[in-house]
Amino acid sequence: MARVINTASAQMGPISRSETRRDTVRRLIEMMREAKARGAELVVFPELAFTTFFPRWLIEDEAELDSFYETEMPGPETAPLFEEAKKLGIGFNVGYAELVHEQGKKRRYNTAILVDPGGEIVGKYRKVHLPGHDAPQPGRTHQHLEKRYFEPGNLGFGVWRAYGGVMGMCICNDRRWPETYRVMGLQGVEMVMLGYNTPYDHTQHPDIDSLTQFHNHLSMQAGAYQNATWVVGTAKCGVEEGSNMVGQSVIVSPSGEIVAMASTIGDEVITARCDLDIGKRYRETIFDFARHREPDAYRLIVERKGAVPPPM
Ligand code: CDT
Repeated sequence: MARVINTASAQMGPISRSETRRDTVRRLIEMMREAKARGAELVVFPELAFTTFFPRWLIEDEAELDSFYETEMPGPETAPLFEEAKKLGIGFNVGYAELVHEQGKKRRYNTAILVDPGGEIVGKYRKVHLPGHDAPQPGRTHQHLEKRYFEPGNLGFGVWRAYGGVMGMCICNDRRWPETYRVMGLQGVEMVMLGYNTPYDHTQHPDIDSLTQFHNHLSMQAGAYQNATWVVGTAKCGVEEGSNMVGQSVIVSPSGEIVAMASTIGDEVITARCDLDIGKRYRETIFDFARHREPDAYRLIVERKGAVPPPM
C-alpha cells in the first residue's frame, strides 16, 4: 500500500514589527484551514513564524528582546493554532524563537517543532547552523544577528516516526549544508521539513546575492536527491521592514524535482501528494548507503585535517 502524506507548505508574506502574535496566529490558522480544505494532513510553516525576523536589529533592551521569544509551547497566544489543528485533524511544523532555562542559565534557540494531527508535539529541533554575526556590522542596511540571539542547537538532527514515515526537521541556513541531510539520511529520513527567512542581500556580494533563488532551490533539491527524501521548504518572504526576502517555497521529491512551488511573495499555500515510497527507489539503488557508501575512505580524508593534499 502506498504511503502518502498529503503535504502543504504555507508560505508567509512579511510580518511587520508591530504585528501582534494574535494577528500572526490568525494568518497561520487561515492557511491551515486552506491546507485542510485542499486535503493536506500536514502543513509546514516558516522559520520564526510568530514574529518579524528580529535578528535584523540590534536590540539591547533585554525585556524587549525577550518579547520575541516563546517561553512555553503552546503558550496563551499560540494555543489557538494547536486547538485548530486538533479540531481539523491536521498536523504541522512551525519555527519559533525559544527561551528556556537550562543548566541554571537563560538559553535562546531558533527552534522548530513537529505537531501531530491530535495537537501533540512529537518532535523538537534546534537550529544548528547559525548564520550572520554576533555584533552589528558597519555599512549594512539590515543586520543578521542570529549568532548574538541564539546558541547552536543542542538536540542534533533527530528523526521521528510519524505520519506513517520517518520525519526530520532543519531550519533555514541548515538547508545549505550537506551534513544536515546526510545525518538524517543515515537514519532513514523520508521527509525533511524546513522554514526559512532569506534576505536577498545576505552575503553583500552582488554576484552571489543575485543567485539567491538559485542557491535556495539548489540546496534543497540536492539534499533531497542525494538522501532519497522529500524536502518541504517554506519561506517567510516579501519586503519585511525594508528587507527583501526570497519566496519560492517548494515541495521537492526524492528525485530532486520540484513538484510544487509558490508563485507569490505573500501568504500562499501549496500542496503535493508525497508518496514516501518514491524515496525507496533511490535508497535501494543508486543511494543504497549500506552497499555504496565508503565511510572508511571519508574518515581517512577527514583525519588528514588539512586542505592541502600530502606530497606525492
Ligand atoms: N535565517 C537564515 O538562516 N538565513 C540565511 C541567510 C542569512 S545569512 C546572513 C540563509 O541561509 O538563508
